[in-house]
Amino acid sequence: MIHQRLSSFPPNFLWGAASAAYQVEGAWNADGKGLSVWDVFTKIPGKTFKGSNGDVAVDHYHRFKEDIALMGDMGLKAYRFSVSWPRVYPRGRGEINEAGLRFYSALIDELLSHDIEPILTLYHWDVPQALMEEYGAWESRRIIEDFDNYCVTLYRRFGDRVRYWVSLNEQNYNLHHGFITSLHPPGVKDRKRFYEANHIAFLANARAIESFRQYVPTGSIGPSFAYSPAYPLTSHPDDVLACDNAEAFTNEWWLDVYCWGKYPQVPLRYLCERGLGPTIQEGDLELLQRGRPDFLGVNYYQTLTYEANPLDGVSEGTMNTTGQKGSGQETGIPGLYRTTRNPHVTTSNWDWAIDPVGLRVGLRRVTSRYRLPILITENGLGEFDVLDSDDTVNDEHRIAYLRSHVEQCRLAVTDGIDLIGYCVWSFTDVLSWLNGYQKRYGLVYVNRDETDQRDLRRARKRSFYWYRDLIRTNGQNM
Ligand code: BGP
Repeated sequence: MIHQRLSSFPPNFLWGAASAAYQVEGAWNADGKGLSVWDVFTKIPGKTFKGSNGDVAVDHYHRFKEDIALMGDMGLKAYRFSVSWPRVYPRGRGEINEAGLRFYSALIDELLSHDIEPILTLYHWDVPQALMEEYGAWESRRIIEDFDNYCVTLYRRFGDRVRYWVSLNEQNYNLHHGFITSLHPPGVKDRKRFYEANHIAFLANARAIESFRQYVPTGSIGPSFAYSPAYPLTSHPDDVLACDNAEAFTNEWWLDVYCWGKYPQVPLRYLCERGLGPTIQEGDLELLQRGRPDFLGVNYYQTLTYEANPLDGVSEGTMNTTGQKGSGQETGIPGLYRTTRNPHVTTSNWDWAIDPVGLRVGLRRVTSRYRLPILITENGLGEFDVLDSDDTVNDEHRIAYLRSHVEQCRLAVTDGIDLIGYCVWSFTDVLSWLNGYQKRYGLVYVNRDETDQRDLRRARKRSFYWYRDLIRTNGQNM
């Protein structure tokens, strides 16, 4: 669709940037915080790049005022951050850690004093270790109650100051790695357990949204979904079918449940016939219906391209966590699909496809199917960055990436997509879960690496100034 004239971004568009507690805060055991599963998992040898962990991360816990001053200088309209559940409930439930709540309260006030809209993520993967030990975290229905209790605590304390809330961040990506590839905690490879835990996470998400209606009736809430729209490699009908399989199993499986409260028919039947389907108890589907969101959070990094995969075809491949281009391998499910390289797009050093048009394709697909407002909760480029002698980073590659994606957002707005905001991943450099500190995403450089914390100094990258200008002109100056 080629437009003669482009629409402008809406006047109150949320130009934002994002982070997650474990990736920025550090202070892993400060002021009464309990352990999260990531505090434990990253200490197991071989799990992360060079054994990196978030013990100190970029020390946002102690430097949040400095970071928010930088956001203010940039003119940022919104900051998406997550609350660490074990900082608030060190054992997952029971006694509240008031010091943890005080930290987030001060963070929110600091944002508001700079006219920055807080977007609060309730859960960005750091489930309390105590609940993992007690009942296996997402593998037990007991978590529904405990998660709801934790969420209600935050609604009561912050519901008067925070309007935008994200429920679960990337349930699809996190549980996939937790139970299929074993790259995330609990480090399991078991498809049945994956679908069971995922169903319980859906129920917890729905319950948290249901409670939200009661405690924050004027606020908006939605999950953030790791969305990689599927492409077929060729127009060969077998590849098109493989692509349909991928859409159904990797996207609609989550999006249909969030937005419609029901599982897509074809994958449900396939999984149930193989004994892999989730256990759906009486009342579950009604709860899912009651837990529908106000908006859909979309984390977009790349599209994935698929081709047919025979029954004896590819299943597991290694992920590139080193930045050695080309070291990532294809993956798939025999009989359904396999991923393959798209010859029409370039890739980052971590083998992620760079496909701005894919963002527009995805925004249009989810709008046609679900008709919800969309908040882009993450988009960005993870790359090597070099700090120059004048304390800047010439990250033209990142500017090019962000510009091309914002351009597609504008085209999507012109198409009629109800886009309410766009958050760059990430504001400062952060710990990349499996890739250490060398895979950088920030608009602000943080002076540290995997082995040396150095002085954790902040330095504005070129992209910082580019984004500042973009925000100032509400997306006109790209
Ligand atoms: C998303 C996560 C973020 C962030 C980002 C970049 O999946 O929600 O927390 O890490 O991806 O991923 P990575 O750090 O693996 O490159």
